[in-house]
Amino acid sequence: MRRGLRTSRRPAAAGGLDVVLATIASDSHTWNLIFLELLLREWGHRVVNLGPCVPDALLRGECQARRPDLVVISTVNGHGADEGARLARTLRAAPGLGTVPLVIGGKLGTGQEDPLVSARNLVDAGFSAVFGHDNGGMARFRRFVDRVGAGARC
Ligand code: B12
Repeated sequence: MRRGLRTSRRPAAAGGLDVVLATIASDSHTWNLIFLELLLREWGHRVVNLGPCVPDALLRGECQARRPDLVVISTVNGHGADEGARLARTLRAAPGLGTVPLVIGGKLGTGQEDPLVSARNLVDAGFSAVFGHDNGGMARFRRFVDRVGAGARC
């Protein structure tokens, strides 16, 4: 699920995007982050991986200091649907982070929730796009990242 992609301030530098990669505060899983870091680097982007269990305030501060082109949240512990919404509201309320492309993906719930409702809530909270644990997720993510890289407004 995706809402209007608001790429903001500058087209991506020729050498790729500056990406901040993080997870939600409760999530201690690490290999999802390593996987995404390597994947984004392979696609030609620069990645700052903040590691597991990232407090909301730490991520907000890092994003305000670094002004990334893209913020990627990866979470698999099942709390992403709720905690992710809180995180998005925190980031969107922060000066300078109102329009940065912000996505979340992984295993976002525990399987009890309706994934479409969860995705809608996450978009309403401020995510630019949500990538659930489905077969096409990575391909959609690639297209999204490419669009940000192209400075698209869609
Ligand atoms: C290893 C592991 C752990 C280790 C983590 C060690 C570490 N340092 O990383 C330990 C033992 C600590 C652990 C703990 C827990 N875990 Co665990 N863990 C796993 C396990 C077995 C493998 C995860 C892994 O490393 N995968 C490899 C990476 C590369 O794959 P991935 O995480 O799936 O990520 C892929 C996709 O999700 C996707 N993706 C991820 N993020 C994003 C983001 C975007 C933008 C996109 C496009 C795609 C994407 O791309 C990745 C590559 O394909 C999984 C089960 C499984 N087989 O997946 C359970 C699993 C993730 N854990 C689970 C749970 C419940 C827990 C605990 C709550 C258990 C407990 N009761 O304590 C705790 C939570 C701890 C916490 N605070 O977060 C559940 C989550 C259930 C859910 N979401 O519904 C799982 C799925 C097991 C299960 N089937 O129940 N866990």
